[in-house]
Amino acid sequence: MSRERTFLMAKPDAVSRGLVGEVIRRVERKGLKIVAMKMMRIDRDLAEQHYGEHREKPFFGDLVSFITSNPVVAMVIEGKDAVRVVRSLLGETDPNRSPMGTLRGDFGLDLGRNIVHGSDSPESAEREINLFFRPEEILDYERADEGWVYE
Ligand code: DAT
Ligand code: MG
Repeated sequence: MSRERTFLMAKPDAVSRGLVGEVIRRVERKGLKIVAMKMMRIDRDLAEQHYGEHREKPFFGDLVSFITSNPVVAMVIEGKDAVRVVRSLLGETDPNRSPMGTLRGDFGLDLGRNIVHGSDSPESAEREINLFFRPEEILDYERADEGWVYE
């Protein structure tokens, strides 16, 4: 089975609106495992690296301002097909086009306030995990329910 890792972040709006627990709850109850987590303020340099692919977009400045505006909670999530599964927990980029039942669909209205970030591919996941975490910050442990989550 492919146990994959992905990067997930509760953005400043999630932290400021008290939605961190909701984000974590959905990850945990799916059976995915949190293997690293920290609350932090993203500085401008890290924001520009993290969102490097959007550097030329008109919304880049606002995106960097937003993501550095208040603390975030950064996480590494592990599990079967974690990249795709976490993206499906988030929903579509635009909360207003995101189905109810997803984090963005349930809690957002505006494209620039979409609650959560999740890596879009295994390659992005590796890059983003390495940007935010040192290897020793990623923990290896078993959840007690793994024999019931995985066959
Ligand atoms: P996602 O976060 O779903 O991977 P993305 O990588 O295309 O989406 O964009 C990164 C973030 O930038 C996104 O979460 C919200 C913001 N964003 C994307 N497109 C935008 C637009 N057209 N106007 C304003 N903000 C936008
Ligand atoms: Mg993206």
